[in-house]
Amino acid sequence: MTKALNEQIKLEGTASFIYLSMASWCDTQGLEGCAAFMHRQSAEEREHMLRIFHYLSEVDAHALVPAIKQPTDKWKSVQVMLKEVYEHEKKVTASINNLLDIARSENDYNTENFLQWYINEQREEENLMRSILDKVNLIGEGPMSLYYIDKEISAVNKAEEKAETAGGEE
Ligand code: OFO
Repeated sequence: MTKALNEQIKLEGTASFIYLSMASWCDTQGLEGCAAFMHRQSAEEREHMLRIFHYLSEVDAHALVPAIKQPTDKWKSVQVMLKEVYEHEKKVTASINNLLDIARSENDYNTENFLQWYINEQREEENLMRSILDKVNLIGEGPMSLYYIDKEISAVNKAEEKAETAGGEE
C-alpha cells in the first residue's frame, strides 16, 4: 500500500508540474484567464500530493519525495491543452480507483477511508473539465474564439475561487 501511495504522490506532483507549465505557456499566449486557472489547478495538485504525504507520516510509513521530469512547455492550441488536462484527470481517477482496490484487498480500512476524499475530488474535477470542454466546443474555432475561451475560463476560475473561500472543496 505504501509503495502505491508513493506512486500516487508522484502522479499528483507530476500533474502539478504539468499544470504549472501550462500556466506559463498560457501567459506567453496572452491567455491570462487560462493562466490563472492553471496556476490554481497546479496548486491544488500540490495539495493533493501533500495530503498523501502527511497521511503516510501519520500511519508511520515513509513518504518519498518523487523525481519529476520536466514537462512539455508548448501546446498546439489551448483547446488541445485543455483536452490534455481532462485526459490527465481521467488517468488520475483510474489510479485512485486502483488504490482503493489495493486498500480493500489488504483490508486497510484507514486507507480506504482516506481515499474517499480523492474519489469525490476526482468526480468534481472530471465534471469541471468536461463542462469546460463542452463550452470550448460551443465557442468553436472562430477568430474571436481565444478571447471567449479565456473569458469563460477566467469566469470558471473566479467561481471556483469563490466556492473555496466560502468553505467549499479545494
Ligand atoms: Fe489530483 O488529480 Fe486532479 O484533481
